[in-house]
Amino acid sequence: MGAKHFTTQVAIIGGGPAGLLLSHILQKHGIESIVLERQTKDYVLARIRAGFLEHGTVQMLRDYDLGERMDREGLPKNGGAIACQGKPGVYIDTVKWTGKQMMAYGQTAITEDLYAARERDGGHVINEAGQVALHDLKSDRPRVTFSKDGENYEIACSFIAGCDGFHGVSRQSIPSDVLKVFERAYPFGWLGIMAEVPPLKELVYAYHEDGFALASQRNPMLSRYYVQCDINDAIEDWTDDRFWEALLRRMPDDIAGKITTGPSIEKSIAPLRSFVAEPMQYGALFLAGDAAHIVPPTGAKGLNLAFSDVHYLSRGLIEHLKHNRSHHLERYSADALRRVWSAENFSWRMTKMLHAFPNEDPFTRRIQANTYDLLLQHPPMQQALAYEYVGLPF
Ligand code: FAS
Ligand code: PHB
Repeated sequence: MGAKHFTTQVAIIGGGPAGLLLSHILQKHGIESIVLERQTKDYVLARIRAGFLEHGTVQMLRDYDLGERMDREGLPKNGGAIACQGKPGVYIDTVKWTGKQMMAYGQTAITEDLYAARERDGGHVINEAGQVALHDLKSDRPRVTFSKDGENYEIACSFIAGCDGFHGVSRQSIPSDVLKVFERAYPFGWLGIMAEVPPLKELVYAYHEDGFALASQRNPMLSRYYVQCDINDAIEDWTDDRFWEALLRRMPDDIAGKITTGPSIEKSIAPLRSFVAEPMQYGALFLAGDAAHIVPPTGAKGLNLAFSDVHYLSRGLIEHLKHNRSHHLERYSADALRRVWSAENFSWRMTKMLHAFPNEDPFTRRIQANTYDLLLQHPPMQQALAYEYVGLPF
């Protein structure tokens, strides 16, 4: 049976935050796209992931009419607190140092808002698209094929946006002699829970010799907590009691005393990885989001970086397709990677400062302790961290 045909300007692989936001922005500028998502919409919306937005991300969502629910339900934040076992804590005040706020608003809610906007605006999003394959990337007639409900389809397009995450097909479509990857795996993971209890007022990142802990939130009655766990741990190894006991032990006493515990409604373990694939473009293919890079969540950069890529990629596609200029599209990879590497650097430093690395040598442990002391004792170091945490300018 021959394939059925679609034609569009931009074929977008992946209906997560990056793919949906790109599709939404392109349509605002009169550019057609088709989003191919492997999973069902419910499956995508069931993922519990990021929750803290940089200033630039908040502004971008507002600029593209995606901020109404965020501004109603999100929690504006002036920064976050960092604690270290046996030492005073330090509050990284992004408003004091940069004049900018951040926002606690979950990736799940953002993805719901994006799907709602796509449906409202008649966006073309195809869920349960299987066997997606990219073809003729170096030609002026690139194609994408996929299957759905037993039928085969082909999309003729001008450009392909690979927004299909770390395990997607897009990055694999760049020849191995072209693609360079840079990677660091960490010897631990994050165990995260969601609990319907009032959260702490502020985000708190805590270092303890037993491991890292983080207190975050989604709304006034939904708390998000994490503890560092062993790389080989399974969910079954962590009862709620064990989780709360570890969290309360790792937080300073004055903070632990304010934490409301309760039954978890969601529990998951995420491995930590630093990963960058270069270049982020190959012929008609442009990678954005986790398809091109991964950061350990310690710096709250993953989702924000995906939106940063979409800022640069949408700028280049609009300039080319609407104004017939290719300057920004040709520079996309270079422009996006500059900000990617800054976020990789920040996330790596935050992870090294705040986690208990097994079998670490005594010299490195002293350097780790001194890194926190420098932050605690020197306001310019706090200002520098605030400047990176709130999000570097695009
Ligand atoms: P996504 O992975 O979100 O979306 C890619 C989409 O492509 C998925 O829906 C997938 O189903 C689809 N896809 C994959 N292969 C396909 C194919 N062949 N064909 C069609 N579709 C395909 N970031 C933070 O800032 N803070 C956090 O606490 C945090 N926690 C995380 C926990 C976990 C377990 C994970 C995996 C990530 C976490 N992140 C966190 C990072 C996360 O938020 C990502 O940065 C964000 O989802 C990136 O969005 P996308 O690039 O759209 O990729
Ligand atoms: C979250 O709320 O999920 C969160 C917040 C800050 C981080 C990572 C995750 O650095």
